[in-house]
Amino acid sequence: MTMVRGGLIGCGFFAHNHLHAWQEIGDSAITALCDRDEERLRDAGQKFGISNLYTDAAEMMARESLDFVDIATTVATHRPLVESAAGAGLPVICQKPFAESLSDARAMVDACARAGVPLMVHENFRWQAPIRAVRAVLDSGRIGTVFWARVSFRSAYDVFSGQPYLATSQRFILEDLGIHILDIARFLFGDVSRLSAVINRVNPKIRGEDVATVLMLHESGVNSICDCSYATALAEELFPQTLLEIDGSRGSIRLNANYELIVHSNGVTERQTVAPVLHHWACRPWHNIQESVYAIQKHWVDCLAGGTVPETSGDDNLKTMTLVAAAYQSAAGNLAPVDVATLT
Ligand code: NAD
Ligand code: 89V
Repeated sequence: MTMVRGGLIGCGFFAHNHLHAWQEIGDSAITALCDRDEERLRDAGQKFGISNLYTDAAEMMARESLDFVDIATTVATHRPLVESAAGAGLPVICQKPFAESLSDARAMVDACARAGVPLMVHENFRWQAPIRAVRAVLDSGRIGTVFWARVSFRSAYDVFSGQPYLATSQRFILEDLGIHILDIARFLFGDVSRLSAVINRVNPKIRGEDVATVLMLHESGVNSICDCSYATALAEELFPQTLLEIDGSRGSIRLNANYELIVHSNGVTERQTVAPVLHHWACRPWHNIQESVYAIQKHWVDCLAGGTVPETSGDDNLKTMTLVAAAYQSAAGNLAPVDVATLT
């Protein structure tokens, strides 16, 4: 396979995971970096041995010979950067949350389509090994037809020290974390026709909501509950684990704490551990997320090589973004039901 050369924009907190994963993938190399903050830019360049450094993304795209760009900035800058990459004819990866509004998300999808460049949203939670393991059980048909599910993320982990912007944004848990949880629900149970949601803020030191509960009716007929909280102090802190409860006509699946997977099918129970691997550059408890960063970026390289559409393309992610928008709309009306099709 020929080496694909990427330019990474945004060298902050999370970008270091991207850079480690690109190094490990091997079929790809980040050959240029960009950050408006010169100190962060220099630090990342030194740490990863990259010497083509830019404080201006357009200049990097014009001067470097790149096969793609990887955007790891926060959401407000996604649209201008994605449009600039599309204008330069470069395939583009964009971190989640893809956009602050559905209209910005649609504009980015349209810009990439017009330019004929692939676009992948870095929606990595569905790439976590435990989530893939559950999807394999569902695909095997062992629990029959699914009728009910819960996708749950409850924690009191201090996410604000690494990502201070999470404490000051008007919208917090649904836009930042709920988007992953809703995407997992779509990945496992398919698209959604109706939802209702309620949110609240428990932590008085932050601006946005830190607790959300979403009830959904999937087109497949599955009823699901997605619940997330950063205000839940548990006896054992499980960050960043997503727990699953899935009931089917012939059995059930439980993804419990610490990656215990229980499959009960036709009266027989099987238990196994589906823990993520610890990459050499990873650290607990983030290793679950870090492994999924490796997996989604490997997927991108495979898609570029094979000319296939990434699983979390811009078009696909628009559907997850629509659920976030619908959840905020429903929550504003205190559990008002939202017909998701009215937003698409
Ligand atoms: P950060 O603020 O630490 O880093 C962002 C960097 O981008 C900063 O260094 C900033 O100077 C730079 N930047 C901003 N605009 C720029 C521009 N126009 N040109 C060049 N550089 C620019 O943010 P972070 O915590 O690393 O988060 C980045 C993104 O990653 C967010 O969208 C966040 O939601 C996402 N994230 C995803 C996961 C995940 O698991 N998928 C986890 C954490 C964060
Ligand atoms: O994955 C994320 O997007 C992170 C966190 C896990 C802290 O919510 O922002």
